[in-house]
Amino acid sequence: MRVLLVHPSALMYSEIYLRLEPLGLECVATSIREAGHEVRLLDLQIFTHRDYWRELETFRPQAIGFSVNYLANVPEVIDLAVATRRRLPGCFLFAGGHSVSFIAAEVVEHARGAVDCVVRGEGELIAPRLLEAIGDARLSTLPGVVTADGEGPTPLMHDDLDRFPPARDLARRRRKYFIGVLDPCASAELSRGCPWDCSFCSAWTFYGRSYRKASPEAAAADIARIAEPNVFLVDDVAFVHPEHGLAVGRELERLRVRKQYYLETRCDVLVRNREVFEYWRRLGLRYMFLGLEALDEESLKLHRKRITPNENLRALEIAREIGFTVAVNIIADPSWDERQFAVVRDWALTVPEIVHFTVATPYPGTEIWHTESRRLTTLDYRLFDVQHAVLPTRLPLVRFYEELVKTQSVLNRKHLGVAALRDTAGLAFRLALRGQTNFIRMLWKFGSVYSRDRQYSDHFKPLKYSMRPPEAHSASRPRARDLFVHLGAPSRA
Ligand code: B12
Ligand code: SF4
Repeated sequence: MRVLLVHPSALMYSEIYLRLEPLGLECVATSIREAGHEVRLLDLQIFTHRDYWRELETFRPQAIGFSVNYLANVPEVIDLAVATRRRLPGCFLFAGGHSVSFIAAEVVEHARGAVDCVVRGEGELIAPRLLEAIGDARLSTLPGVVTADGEGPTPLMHDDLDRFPPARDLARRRRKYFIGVLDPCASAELSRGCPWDCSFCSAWTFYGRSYRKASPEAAAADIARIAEPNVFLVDDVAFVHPEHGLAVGRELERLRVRKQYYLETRCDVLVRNREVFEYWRRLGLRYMFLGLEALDEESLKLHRKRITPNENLRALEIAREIGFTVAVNIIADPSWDERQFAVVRDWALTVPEIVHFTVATPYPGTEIWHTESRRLTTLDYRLFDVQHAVLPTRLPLVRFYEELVKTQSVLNRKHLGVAALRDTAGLAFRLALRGQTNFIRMLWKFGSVYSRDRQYSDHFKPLKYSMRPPEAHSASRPRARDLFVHLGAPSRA
């Protein structure tokens, strides 16, 4: 069967800093290809909708699978499915991915027959079985599969991360993938899941709090196959188990792999496992993203971050000592007034780190979705991108965005525009000579994307698809079965 896998467009407010390959879709592509299907992948972060329609004409897919990791992409995917159904009525249309796993039934409903099914959870084990069951009543009895007729049992989680290495060969125009100065940049995965349980995050609820690792041999071999000089490690929290990080590193040394790396981890993991980060510094780890989230004890407790402000600051010191370039995230609460923005701004200007802001957002799959969502001011999927306020703001909304954009632009002046070019002129020039312009363009994009009026006016766009709020609200902790996508142990491939 001819199968087209599609990743939706980049979210406007994140494409400044990065654009990365759709790794999950590439893993699903491997499992489908192994089952004997002809597979193509189209990434709308790089290609346009016009390219999509052209692809339908030339490839004539019999099935199309959309990846919906981000809530804000839901309307785009539904609209594409509806228009595709009109052009190719016989084509089987399905969706899968992180966010859609928490809202599967409502997406099937919104699409009014245009989406044949939504696949909840990991796609590798179930996608080939799904394609086999097309046109068969068994479809809605498959694990994790949700159709208009019903829902199958709990999704399958596979027990062997080595089994389906990403089909990177299917991602076209790969030189468009980058993160900051790592231009071009591929992605890879050493582990899946997160054992922590922060109240604003859905990484742990998706995998039912499980944590799995690729074997050091397979992980290193996968990175060795990457053509790009730079690699972004997508793990939720890198090097939770230091011995695993060390073993992967040794394998990379044995294979003589030399790359530059970017990863995400927790501050306490960095403090506890300093030796593995030092070792990876020697292997080429240069950049890391640390989810600081808040500067004060009370907010950290509220986020259930299970860390103290001192540990966070200690991690920053360690990162500086080792010589990493660090980006940190702070969650801006809608209840912030001018004073709170100013406190964070003042702090951020005194540290050398790159400081990013996200807006506290209860979205399906997070615990705060169950405890906070009664206060939602909007049900527009497009605003659930952690750059918009979906809860009531203490400041008038337009003032909140003014403060947010002002804070972001003050901080960005440290790292973008002329300042950045001064520090990285040599690198920018070398990249330009090779035709790699993602990084240089990034330095000037901020002003054209972030603006108070633009973010404010996003709230007044006509609403086509409305999110379904949770049925029961509760101030206390929701039960595991109301939160988790994957329940129970991994299954064998
Ligand atoms: C790496 C990552 C990124 C990367 C790259 C993402 C990309 N190009 O796809 C970068 C750094 C760019 C990124 C950015 C953002 N991210 Co992000 N990201 C992740 C992270 C940590 C891992 C994703 C990943 O690659 N996993 C590994 C692969 C193998 O798994 P996967 O993609 O989930 O795919 C599997 C299944 O989902 C499924 N599947 C996926 N697609 C399909 C399609 C079909 C048809 C089928 C059947 C199955 C299927 O099968 C795959 C294999 O098992 C997740 C957290 C998480 N654990 O999922 C957050 C996460 C997805 N990101 C999140 C957020 C908020 C963001 C940002 C909005 C943050 C920001 N500040 O702007 C931006 C927006 C990016 C954009 N779209 O433009 C949230 C999602 C929130 C939401 N509900 O919408 C998550 C869940 C993190 C969190 N803490 O809550 N992100
Ligand atoms: S924020 Fe980080 S540590 Fe907390 S649950 Fe999410 S992935 Fe895990």
